[in-house]
Amino acid sequence: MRFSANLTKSEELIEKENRYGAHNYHPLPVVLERGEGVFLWDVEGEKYYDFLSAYSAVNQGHCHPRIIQALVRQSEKLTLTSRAFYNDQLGAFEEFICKLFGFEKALIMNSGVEAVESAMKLCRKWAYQVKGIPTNQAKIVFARGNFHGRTISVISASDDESATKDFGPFVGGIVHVPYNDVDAFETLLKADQNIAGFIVEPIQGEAGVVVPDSDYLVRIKALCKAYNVLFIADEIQTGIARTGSMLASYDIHADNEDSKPDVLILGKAISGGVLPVSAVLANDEVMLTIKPGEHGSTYGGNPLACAVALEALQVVIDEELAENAQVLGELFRKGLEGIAKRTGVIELVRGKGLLNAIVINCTEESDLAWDICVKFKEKGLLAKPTQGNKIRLAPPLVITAEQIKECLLIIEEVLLDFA
Ligand code: IF1
Repeated sequence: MRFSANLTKSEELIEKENRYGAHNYHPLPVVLERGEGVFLWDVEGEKYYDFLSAYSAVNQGHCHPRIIQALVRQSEKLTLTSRAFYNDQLGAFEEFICKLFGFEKALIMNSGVEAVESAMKLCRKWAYQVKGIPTNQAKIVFARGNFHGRTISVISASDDESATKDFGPFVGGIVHVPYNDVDAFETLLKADQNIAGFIVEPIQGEAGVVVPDSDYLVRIKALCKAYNVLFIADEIQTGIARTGSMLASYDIHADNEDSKPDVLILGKAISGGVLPVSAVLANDEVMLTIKPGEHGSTYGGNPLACAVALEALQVVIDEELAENAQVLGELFRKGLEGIAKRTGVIELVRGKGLLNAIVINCTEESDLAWDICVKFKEKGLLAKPTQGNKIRLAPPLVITAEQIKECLLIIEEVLLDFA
């Protein structure tokens, strides 16, 4: 037993969180106090490469000077008015985000899960008012293994025990299909005329970075069109250059709309990790089904969030972060494949752009992936296990080739110890 006077600063702060905070997380034992670009520093002054990027919310790197400047400038002027009045930032941001992604309307919310909820509500409104589904009969399809957030309605679509157990009763009107299975989706559409939409991640993040077949979304979109069903893409994690293009579902610069969703859900990195901003994008036929007073949020569309998010998106464009993620993603996976061969500890490398994961050669019940992450931490690299035996590797997109190579050396050095 150590006396509290002998605790390190980190241990003391960890104890405080344990003592006063809800126990809804099991963090890696590192206490961070500063970030800059791809780096984080703990309270003892140790420096780390960030390979989580706050679950892809800090694609632009920590405390990006331009984004922080937008935050400071706007915060000195006006932060919140509510939507009872107009503000001078919202319209400009809505125009920017609509034009960037090619939609007629934007609904600005805060957290990711709120945007998913909003998309579910929009989908239902559209189902009754446009598609003509009988009252309260609308169904929304979700993929097995999905992760869309933590509210009651969104976990109602989850098939993960740890997200749902003892949180029932759940919201109805939800149907499941296996991920990356077009035939199963078509069978469902044929059998049920009350299906209103399909909400799907272009790459499943929480499931351990599961990349579907390259024609999956194109075929899903075609089926949705044929059966008059909304194709709704949750790009909260895959969007904003993470997977090597601005979006994972479609090319924002191309005319071709073969895989463009009817409803696009964005979150996380649209604010560069500075404050919670999310958005639902759709065309008028869908978005205008919700009328004044039928949906909203006190903080949604606040001027501070709008100023920050506009700058954060502009940084992604100006710094060509999608291109960087694409090129360095290839380099990174190639390096990981080599490490897999040389150590035998990695069963599989998967991902796209800089959203990657390694599957460790052990069962999902094993502590090996956790132990590896603790060692990564000791060598100056922060990553977190997911689904037991997978480690997500997703640095900020401002990382350089030199830094990727240095990180590959750290990863190899640690994994050799486990070989
Ligand atoms: C946590 C994962 C990532 C998301 C998609 C909606 C949301 C998320 C596709 C909700 C959030 C997070 C939240 C984070 C862990 C995490 C995660 F491991 F669970 F899968 F990113 F990889 N749609 N993802 O990925 O957004 O309401 O959180 O803003 O700690 O729960 P939110």
